[in-house]
Amino acid sequence: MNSKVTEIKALFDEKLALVTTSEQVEELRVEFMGKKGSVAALMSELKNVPNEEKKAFGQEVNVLKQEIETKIAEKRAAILEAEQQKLIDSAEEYDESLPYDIKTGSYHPITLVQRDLERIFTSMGFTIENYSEIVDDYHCFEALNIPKHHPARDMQDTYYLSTENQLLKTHTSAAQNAIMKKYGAPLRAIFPGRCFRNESTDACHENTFFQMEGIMIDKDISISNLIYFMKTMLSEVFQKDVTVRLRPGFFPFVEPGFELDIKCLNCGGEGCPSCKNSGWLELCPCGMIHPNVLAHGGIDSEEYTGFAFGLGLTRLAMMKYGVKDIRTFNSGSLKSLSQFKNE
Ligand code: FA5
Repeated sequence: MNSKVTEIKALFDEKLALVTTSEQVEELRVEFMGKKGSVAALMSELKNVPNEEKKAFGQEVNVLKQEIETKIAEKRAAILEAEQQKLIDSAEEYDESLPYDIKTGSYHPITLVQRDLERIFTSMGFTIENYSEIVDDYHCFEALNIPKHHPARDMQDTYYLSTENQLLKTHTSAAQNAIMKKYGAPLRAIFPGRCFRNESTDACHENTFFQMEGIMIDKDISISNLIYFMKTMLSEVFQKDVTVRLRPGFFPFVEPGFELDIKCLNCGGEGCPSCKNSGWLELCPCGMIHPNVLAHGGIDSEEYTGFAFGLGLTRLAMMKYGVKDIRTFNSGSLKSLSQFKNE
């Protein structure tokens, strides 16, 4: 073996034995394998080696190179393992008995009210249905007796998607048609959901809010059934007497139609921003399902009648929890939202 190769090999082994950190390994690698390192210097001497020895010299340098690379890699791995072990050994011991403070999340107040209502209605034989937030024009309007250019559409301007005919649903009534077609009559169903309207916001209006729709279709369903279910629902939700009023209201998909208002619980009817100073809050429009809507849903209106209601779930949560401004619900403020008790 060439004496210089032997010399460098011995020097490398000697230095390697003294290395104890990753940084030192890197320094050693540069010293021997770097562009200006010992091995590169050795290669540059090839030109001075006699021709007949060149081949053997080149092979010896290559073997040396491989040997150094392997030893550096092994050393690096060994040091890394030792360093990790050191970290593990020095870590503080875990003491199970130490007191700890885990912050748990809480349900959103709208979820709480929704669950409450689902419990009440399922106990009265209603099924709970889920429906898409993206709907088409037919389901949101036409199937509900609101043809194109009908003035009732002005009240529910929404966000139209670039996909033809698709929009964000403005009311949960948009699910009526699909649910009628799915189950036929007789039928009792509620369907809560998020609604969207292009709306200026204030203390009682949001552009994104929740409603809960309910429909009941059977033989001989009348306004008395509607009033009974509305009264039962409100007394169960509030667990106290609340003052409501029923007045005529126009919705093209019911006939007759009503507005069910609740006396504002935030001001006791005196008038405040939550109720736009009127003392009353529009909560749950309702009415007897229009025969055209039943027909669109494939139900024979000669044989069956039914009622529908569209409860303002977000407003109900406002009243139940004494929230003065509806915008609190979408604010994402944990300080405000985490104060409501989970059930
Ligand atoms: C409707 O959306 C009808 N689909 C309700 C209906 C269903 C009538 C079935 C008859 C039969 P309206 O636009 O009034 O109606 O909304 C219903 C309720 O949703 C309101 O009483 C109110 O409580 C709530 N609501 C409406 N707009 C907003 C809003 N911008 N922010 C918060 N709550 C709203």
